[in-house]
This record gives sequence, structure tokens and C-alpha cells, in this order.
Amino acid sequence: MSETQFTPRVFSGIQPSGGLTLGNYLGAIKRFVDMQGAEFETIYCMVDLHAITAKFIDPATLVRNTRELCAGFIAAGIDPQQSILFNQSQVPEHAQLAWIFNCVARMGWMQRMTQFKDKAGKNAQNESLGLFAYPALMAADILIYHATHVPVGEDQRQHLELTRDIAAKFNHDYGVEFFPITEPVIEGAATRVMSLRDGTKKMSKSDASDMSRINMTDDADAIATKIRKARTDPEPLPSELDGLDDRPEARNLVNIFAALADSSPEAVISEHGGQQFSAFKPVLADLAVAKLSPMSGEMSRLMADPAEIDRILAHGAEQARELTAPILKRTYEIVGMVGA
Ligand code: AQP
Repeated sequence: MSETQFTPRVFSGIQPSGGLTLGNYLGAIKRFVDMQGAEFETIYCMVDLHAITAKFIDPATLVRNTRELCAGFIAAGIDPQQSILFNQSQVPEHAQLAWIFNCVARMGWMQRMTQFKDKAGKNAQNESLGLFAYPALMAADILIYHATHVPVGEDQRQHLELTRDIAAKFNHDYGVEFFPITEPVIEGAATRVMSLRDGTKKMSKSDASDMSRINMTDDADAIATKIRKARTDPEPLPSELDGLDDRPEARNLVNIFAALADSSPEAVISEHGGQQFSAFKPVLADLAVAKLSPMSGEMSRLMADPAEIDRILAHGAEQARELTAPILKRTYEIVGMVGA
């Protein structure tokens, strides 16, 4: 099979590690919705096996997080009729291929992963083996579908490079062209949404401060308060884009505005350049509320019927397994597993 024969197929996932931030929405989910449609088959996953790598999650909480994430995907515009939508653990081929990839990836490659270093900090010896091996499972998540395109935020770029290295080494070692060399899709105005408290740190669901992020379930008051209190410098917005260099907090708010408005940072600056933050922030808050409130309302409605969410996930998993079973079988044959 040559690379040119791969069906254009999109895969991406999000961890049900609790809550969804504006960063997850603008950097990932909104992009997932944009890619849904004629050009690609789209496959979107709640990666629950990843969610247990960083810290212990109480089982009932993990169940709730997974359903809430599914509700968030649907509320944001992922249509289970158009996209395959499921949770990772219902499709065992992800973990089975991950084992093969654990044996393809090199220790040196894994030790270079900055996300592990960031998450483990000085405490690496006490982290789980799963957190260290996470990028090999992520490569399996993608390649078990022969996915050609993966929309993600900027923070995932290095993991996608590793996915390409794993595919290339597997193909080379076994003398095949079986796995595609996947393209990362890191596009839009908000590929890296920063914390509202510190413009040098990524907005993250696990940040200790709730004021650092906007959650997709925040109400209008909470969104307005968080934006009003977002850290900024005392200068007005510049009249040229270059004026945002060395002003990470200002740049972050401009990028968020552009992404929410489906516009560009240039257009935001040409409209709002010269304004004080006291004028810009309320307009941004109104825009954020207008975009996010309908989604949080729809999420609550969907969460009221967990059985329906479970049904959607089970159906998606069934569709997913139709794709993964033959790819795993062929992988095992290539590797030399008897009975594959
Ligand atoms: N701040 C962000 N800006 C743009 N994109 C982001 N993503 C996450 N944060 C931002 C994108 O969301 C997708 C799913 O991420 P994930 O939940 O699987 O893990 P993460 O990247 O570790 O996200 P968080 O919010 O920081 O989670 P925790 O706190 O649990 O580690 C990815 O495409 C990611 O790029």
C-alpha cells in the first residue's frame, strides 16, 4: 500500500480529565467542527485511557467527565451522524497497537518530550509509566485509523512529530508502507490560548486557579468577570500587529477575540487598535458569552440524558472498530504474530 492511497481521514481526541476550557474549544474542538464535512472522514475521541495517566481520578468522576466531554463535542457542533464519536477504552485496538509502538519508539525519543517534563516537573520518579508512554498511545490512537490529518493545538506539535517518527520507523523496520506520515493541522488565530493570569502559560483545565481559564460551562457573569480581571499591561491596544510583540497578555486577548469572531488578529487590531482595555474587554466578554452560552445550555440539556450519551458512544465505538480491527490484524501479520 503506498502513501498516496490513504483515504483523507481526520482523527483527534481530548482527555476527559475534567472540564473543557476555551483553549480546548478554540485550539481543538472548533477546528474539529470546521473539518467535518465532505473532504474528510472525521473521527473524534474522548481519550479516557490518557486521562488516568496524570493523576488518580475517582471512577465516578471519570464516567461523568467522559459524558460531559461528549456533550461538549456535540454542543459545539460535532454531529454523530457525520463523525465517528466514541471513547477510547471501548476500542481496544488503540491499546493493542500502543504496545507495538512501545517497542518501536526509542527511550531517547520519549525522554525528549517536553509535555512529560512540564507535567512531571521535579517529580518524574513518582509519575506513572503511563504518563511517560502517553505519546506512544497517542501515536496508536492516530495510526490505528491510518489518519492522514490531525487537528490539534500548538502544544501537541512535538507529539505529532513523534507519531510521524514512529510510523516511519515501523515502515522502515518491516519494509512496508503501511502507516501514513500524518499531517498536523495547527491552524487558526488561537492555536495556543494562554492563561488569563499569566500570558506566558498555556490555558489549561488542570491549572490551580479557575480565574486562569474560561470553562465552557461558565455562565455569563463568570465569563465577564474573568475577562475583566484578566491580567493586562497599562498600555492601550496598539494600532499595528507588531505592537503586540512582548505583550503576551494583550496578544492573547486579541487572538481569543479573532478566533471567537472567525476573524484575524490583523482585523481585530484594525478595528480596536488604540482602545483601552477598559473598552476592549467588555466587547470581548460579550462576544465570548454570545458564542459560549448556547453551547453550555446545550451541554446541560444533553447531560440530563446520560443513557443517550452512552448510546451515542457505544454506536461510535462500533463504527470505529470496523476501521481498527483490520488495521490491527494487518499490523500483527506484518510483525509476525501467529494467528493474526
Ligand atoms: N490553551 C490551549 N490553546 C490551544 N489549544 C489547546 N489545547 C489544550 N489547551 C489548549 C488543545 O486541546 C486538545 C486536547 O487537549 P487534552 O485535554 O487532551 O490535553 P492538554 O493539551 O493537556 O489540555 P489541557 O487543557 O492542558 O488539559 P490538562 O490540564 O488535563 O493537561 C489538544 O489538541 C490541545 O492541543
